[in-house]
Amino acid sequence: MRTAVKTPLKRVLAAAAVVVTLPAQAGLVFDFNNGNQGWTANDPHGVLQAWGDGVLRIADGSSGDLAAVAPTSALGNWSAYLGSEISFDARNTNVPVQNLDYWSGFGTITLRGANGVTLVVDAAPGDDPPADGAWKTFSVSLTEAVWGAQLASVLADVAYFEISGEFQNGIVEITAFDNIQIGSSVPEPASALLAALGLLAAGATARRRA
Ligand SMILES: [Ca+2]
Ligand SMILES: [Ca+2]
Ligand SMILES: [Ca+2]
Repeated sequence: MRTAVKTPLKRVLAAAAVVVTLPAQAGLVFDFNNGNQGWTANDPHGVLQAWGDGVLRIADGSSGDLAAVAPTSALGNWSAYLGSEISFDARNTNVPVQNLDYWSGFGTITLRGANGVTLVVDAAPGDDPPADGAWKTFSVSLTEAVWGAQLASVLADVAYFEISGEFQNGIVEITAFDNIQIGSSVPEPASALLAALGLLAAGATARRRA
């Protein structure tokens, strides 16, 4: 029985060592759980709302398209994210908006490089976000197949990044964003460790049953 106890412990320690040595590949992640993390709205087209509910919330402020604008601290060299993706969650927070008259601009991502090149891709080609107010995740690959041949040059020094939240004609909507992420997605260390422990526990159970 001694070895039956020791072996799993050694494996747990080995798994923990692997977790600790994982390279930092999570990319840029904004969960807004402690404020807006430097994100702003493109005032006066969009106006920041402060509801303190862990999301980035922007109201329509003019006939222009409201957008979430990334902080300059998040910009710069994004070359490491070439081939990964941009993703975000969004929802219509003023459901029910009656007689929805969709504006297709919602989900349009603008990347402008310090080289002056501006690239635009719509990550939400349909009638989004859903009129039922449910959260929905949108993503777009950071590949030249999607953004064009100048993507790499723009990612080398990103000077501006925004996501349009404009989903309805009329100055009426409020759009919420959450979990805006740029780059590869890997499990957080705590989650990875728990997953490793879960596998070990399952293995130990299987061995006992065998
Ligand atoms: Ca959040
Ligand atoms: Ca769209
Ligand atoms: Ca509008």
